[in-house]
Amino acid sequence: MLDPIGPLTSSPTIRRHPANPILTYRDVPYPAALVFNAGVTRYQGRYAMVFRNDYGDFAAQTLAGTNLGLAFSDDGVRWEVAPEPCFDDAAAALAATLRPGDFLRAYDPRLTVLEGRCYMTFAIDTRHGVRGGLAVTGDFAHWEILSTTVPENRNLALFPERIGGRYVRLERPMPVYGRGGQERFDVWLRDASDLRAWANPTLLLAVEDVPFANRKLGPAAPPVKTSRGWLTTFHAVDFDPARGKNGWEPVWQKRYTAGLMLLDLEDPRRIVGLSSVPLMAPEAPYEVEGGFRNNVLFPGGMVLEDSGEVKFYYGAADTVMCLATASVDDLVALCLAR
Ligand code: BMA
Repeated sequence: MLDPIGPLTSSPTIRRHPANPILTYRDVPYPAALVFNAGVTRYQGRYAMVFRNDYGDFAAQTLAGTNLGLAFSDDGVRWEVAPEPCFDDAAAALAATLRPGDFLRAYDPRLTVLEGRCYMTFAIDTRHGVRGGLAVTGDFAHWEILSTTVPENRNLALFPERIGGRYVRLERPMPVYGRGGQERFDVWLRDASDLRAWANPTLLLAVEDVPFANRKLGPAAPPVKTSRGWLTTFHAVDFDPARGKNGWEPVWQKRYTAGLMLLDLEDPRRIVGLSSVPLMAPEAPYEVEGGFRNNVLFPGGMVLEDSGEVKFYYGAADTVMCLATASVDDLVALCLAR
């Protein structure tokens, strides 16, 4: 058992938006209970969000299934949810390529605009393991599935441009035999010439490298480009056996914080800066109480504005969607501080 991490606070660089939570099940015009872990990007002149919806009965604390919802915004703060979930047909088409009955659900979407098209990575639960998927759309109604991983892998995050001519993504395999039989999961990177055949796996950030994690890491929002490098978040998980009931479940002993790092622009396999403290740790009421799993922050969307403001979109307590902002210069400085 690794030592507990103890109390953590958010970096002073970050400001939670006063409108938080910015999206909840109450905003969704079809059955919804937990609305969280969304991907967000700017596409065709407005903000687009694909969110995870675990539907069921919020008051009774029961869940019946998962779909992916769609929302748009003009300011990145106030959202309008489309009348229907957006990925049911694509999920059915994907399911038809698997063994009958194998597909369980798609979830935790991340959006990347690359060469004018909108790409979505997502996790896939199947009866034969957890997988990652990559799809592309032009209208959020029709999706082409480009590739899926073998189990166990998820948390794929696609870079918004080719680097050295190749597409690049972060990912998080879940090695068990080779990592002591428990959750000791790291952030990896692979590249591809065609978005389908992913090659050259490289260990990028190991859980041992992060002082505020004692369990596992995972890529979070797709990276944004700054003059000093690719700025990207990751989630860092610590476990403390002293924690008890922290949400709907009888026991929830993990905490998910957000970390931040800077990768070399030409060689993203090289970390040029890593914040030694969390960018964000659960603190606000909607992050620490009343949720499905309290003490969880899961950042899936990051938008760099022309003004230098960075918007972080994150799922809070596996229950609602929230927004926090920071200045890109402060974030780069946080990564490069010694
Ligand atoms: C991970 C994923 C996320 C979730 C997190 C905390 O394993 O399932 O979707 O936000 O756990 O429950």
